Amino acid sequence: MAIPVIDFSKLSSEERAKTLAQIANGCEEWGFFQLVNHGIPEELLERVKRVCNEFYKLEREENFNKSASVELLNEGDDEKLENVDWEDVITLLDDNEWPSNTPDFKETMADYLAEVKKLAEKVMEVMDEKLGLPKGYIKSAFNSGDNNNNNKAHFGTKVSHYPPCPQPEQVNGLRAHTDAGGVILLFQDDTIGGLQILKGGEWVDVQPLPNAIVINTGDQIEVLSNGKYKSVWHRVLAMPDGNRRSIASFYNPSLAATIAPAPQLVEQARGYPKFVFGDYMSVYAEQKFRPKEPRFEAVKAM
Ligand SMILES: O=C(O)CCC(=O)C(=O)O
Ligand SMILES: [Fe+2]
Repeated sequence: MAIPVIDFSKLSSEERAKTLAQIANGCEEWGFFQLVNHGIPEELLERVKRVCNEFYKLEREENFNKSASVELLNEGDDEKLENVDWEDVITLLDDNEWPSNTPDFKETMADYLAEVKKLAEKVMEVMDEKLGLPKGYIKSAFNSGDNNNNNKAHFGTKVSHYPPCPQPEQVNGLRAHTDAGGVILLFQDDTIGGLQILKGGEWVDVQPLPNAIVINTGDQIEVLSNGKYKSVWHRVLAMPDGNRRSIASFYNPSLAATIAPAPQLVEQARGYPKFVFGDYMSVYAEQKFRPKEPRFEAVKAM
């Protein structure tokens, strides 16, 4: 079993309908798919890989080697570590300070984020179309909020490294979860695997494919689509060899946005709640590694 690989450039060819159908199938049956020929220049992707590798070496490796995960593993207890991840991570947001000691890191990542955000919006338009929603529906649902200018989608990027692990069976790279937000675009390592999704009760690898972008949908797309596109459990295994790089960009609603099933899709009520996304994130912060259904119940009660 392999995650679907879809040629995004075919959207503007005579194979448009077939490509739309492949994406809809990826959303309905898998919750994850990979895009090739997605339009982000290869030259930029090569630069992203280079600056992220350098960034880890220059600004992160030393810290990781002193982290709680490394210390706990070194303590040598044979119990599996259930409360930590074997992951080094920083998050790039519009309004936080970005690392500045690695040459070209900031500029390159700014260029990449601009491209990947455009790709996210194109993918959301495909979802609009295949869900039977007006063009721009998901984008405007995510870019909405109160009257205090809190109405911009929350777009961020997580730069992660999963260093080689001497006892990979003792710890997860990243514990299993579904993503809280909207649409996630992942630029994963060319060769080192470890990302898996849960499908039909089995863990399936998200096979590394150089310069592809992996797309997956979070809990908010599940709610908005009234369950047609489900957020899917995934995890990252710790690996004995190689330092896996992954760059995950998330296009999420603004914290003030109200999220609910689209009225066009509720011919059958499925019990999804209506809530403010910021409230959902407060619940998620406490319950990320648990099933989503109690999160839906918790925001319903708020
Ligand atoms: O690093 C990866 O491949 C996946 C990361 C992930 O699932 C997440 O950050 O939510
Ligand atoms: Fe995730």
